[in-house]
Amino acid sequence: MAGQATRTPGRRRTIILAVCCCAVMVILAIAIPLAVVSAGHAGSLKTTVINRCQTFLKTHSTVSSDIKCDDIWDAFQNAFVGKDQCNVPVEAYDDLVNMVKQKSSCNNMLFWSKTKDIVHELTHATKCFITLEDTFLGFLMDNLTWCSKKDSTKIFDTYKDCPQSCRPNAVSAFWIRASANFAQSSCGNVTAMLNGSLPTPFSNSSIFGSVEVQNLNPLKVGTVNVVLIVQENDRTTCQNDSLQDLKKILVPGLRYSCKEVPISKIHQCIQAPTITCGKCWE
Ligand code: N1C
Repeated sequence: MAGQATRTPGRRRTIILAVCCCAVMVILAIAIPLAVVSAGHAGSLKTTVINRCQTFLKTHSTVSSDIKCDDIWDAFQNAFVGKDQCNVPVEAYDDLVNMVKQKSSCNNMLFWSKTKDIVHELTHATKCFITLEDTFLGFLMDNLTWCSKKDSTKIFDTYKDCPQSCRPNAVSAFWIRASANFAQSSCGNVTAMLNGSLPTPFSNSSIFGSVEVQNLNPLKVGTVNVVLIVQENDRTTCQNDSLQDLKKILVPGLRYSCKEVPISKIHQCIQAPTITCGKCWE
């Protein structure tokens, strides 16, 4: 009995200690992953951009391999960190754009407006055309969202934190700057895939209409070939008023053509990628 009486407080202490240990372990098990997730969230944009940068440099010889992905990240974040999400000037991305010297190959540059998904299916399947997203800068930022806040050092990377409704925001300013650069570097005949399911396939307030068309250099570019992608019951044709507007606003010296191409034909081109480039819908 006496032995039992002396063992009881010790056992109780052991039990209390074990319960405390378990509680600490449970708290750590919950807190550590949470901390990693929230830290990872802030760092995930950086990781994505740097990984994409390294992948592009490994797989493409069109960009100088002297480029350092850390420098690219710094130039990128300097453009918008600390700025009001709704007031990022397009010129803020000048340093980033000027850091990248990429060779362009003539006659295969492809612009698009409201046709992004089908265009990228096509460019991934055939390699006949180059869109902005197939170049270094477009590849880095495609489908990403980013912004900061006035006088903040933080970076946000969700649609919730980075409203896209106000302009020029961090994302729209980037695409405007990168698109101007892409158009300025174009040479030979260029193609623009527009959406024939819309009543106005060309809009002069789109990035294609307001930035790319204006930045084509008639000393380097010959014809702007519009491919109007149409579905079976679409009424829009190459005679559409908005396309006549496009023809009118082209910089003097540039030629224009337009062809209606059924979407089924584009799908055939995607499925038969060995068809000679350019021959698919001609
Ligand atoms: O406004 P848009 O199309 O006419 O812009 C498309 C035009 C293409 O020819 C591209 O070269 O401008 C370039 N471009 C992109 O490459 C791009 N990738 C992702 C423009 N915008 C791009 N985005 C996002 O899509 C961006 O957020 C921008 O606001 C939209 C524009 O798409 P749109 O209206 O179909």
